[in-house]
Amino acid sequence: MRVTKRYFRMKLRYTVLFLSLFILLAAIITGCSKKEDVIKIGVAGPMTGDQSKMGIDMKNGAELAINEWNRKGGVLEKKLKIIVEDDQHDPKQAVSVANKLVNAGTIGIIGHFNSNASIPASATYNKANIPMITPASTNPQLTEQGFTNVFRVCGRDDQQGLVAATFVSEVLKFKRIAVLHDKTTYGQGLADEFVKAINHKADVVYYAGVVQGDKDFRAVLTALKGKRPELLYFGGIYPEGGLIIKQARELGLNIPFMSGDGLIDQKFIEIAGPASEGSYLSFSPDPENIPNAKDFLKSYRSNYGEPGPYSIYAYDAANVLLRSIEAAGSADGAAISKAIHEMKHTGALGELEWDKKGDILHSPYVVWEVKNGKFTEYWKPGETNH
Ligand code: ABU
Repeated sequence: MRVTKRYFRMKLRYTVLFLSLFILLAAIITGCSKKEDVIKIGVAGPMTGDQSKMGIDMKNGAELAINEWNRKGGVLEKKLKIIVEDDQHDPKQAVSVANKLVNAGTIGIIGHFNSNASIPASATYNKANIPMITPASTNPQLTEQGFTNVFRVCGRDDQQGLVAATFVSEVLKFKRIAVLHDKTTYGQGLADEFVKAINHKADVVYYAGVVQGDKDFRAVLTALKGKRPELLYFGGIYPEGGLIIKQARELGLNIPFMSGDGLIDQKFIEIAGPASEGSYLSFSPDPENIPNAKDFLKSYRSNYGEPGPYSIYAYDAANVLLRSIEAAGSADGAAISKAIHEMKHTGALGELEWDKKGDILHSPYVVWEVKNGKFTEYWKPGETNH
């Protein structure tokens, strides 16, 4: 009797153990197959800190496109999952974030925002055979590395610098220029492209770098004022650009101010206040005048509010990536990159096509002006009467 009871207890224990193991194994198998049921897309940029407005704008644009695709069923019959990482516009953090996105199993990246993040991160994505499309990194070096997996949907600073230099020398006809930059890959790179393009048409009477994160630029502005420039050009982003023009005006330096796409955000006007009035900025044409952008603008506004300058670029970049995954018919990085190289994309920005380097074939920079506290298109190459 006792033996029979012990036997049944043992049998029960083994049965419970076996069932538990079976349930655990089933959970693992289901978990694994669920994992494969999604396609992961990475989005990386400055999501916190002083440039987070740009990172979040970019994230929103990419998310809008991804949500639209998910509503239509996803890609390759799988739903899409967005993984957002914060690189804090720091090159080391960008590489760490790139490794995180690779290890998480992403098959394509929208990002980064800053050139000094995109360039080091691109080597990580290249090694992992993952295509990256930056909505905003404009430094030429990014696509001069010979990587076949690296693309941008924006223009380059050699194009942007040339348009700014043409405007200053041929339209404003200034002869004495002061140049400041923030010592970053983008800021100094853009300032140098501007100087290169100005060439002999004007004299650069002052040239200096300032430190990103600094709040007081009065010393450098005082030294610069002594050189009697007719225009101040700045290569950098709005946190420093806004303070520079504000403090320049406080010091009585009332000359025109010009910069690039790193300042064309409402944040610049917020920081500089009335001192931003009359500033000239190079950027691409106003999406309000692009017929293809209509649906994007409506949808973005109803989901996130007013788009930032690079929201539409992130939206197009995400659509290009997802279309290329579909065209490749697989998650293979080389096949996806090949599909982008061969693609003609009609996006919210209009027609997009890429050269061998991963640059877009047409990047129409124009000059904007801050007028009555708003950015308005002011001049485009070829126009003479201003
Ligand atoms: N092009 C605007 C700022 C982003 C970057 O290139 O660093």
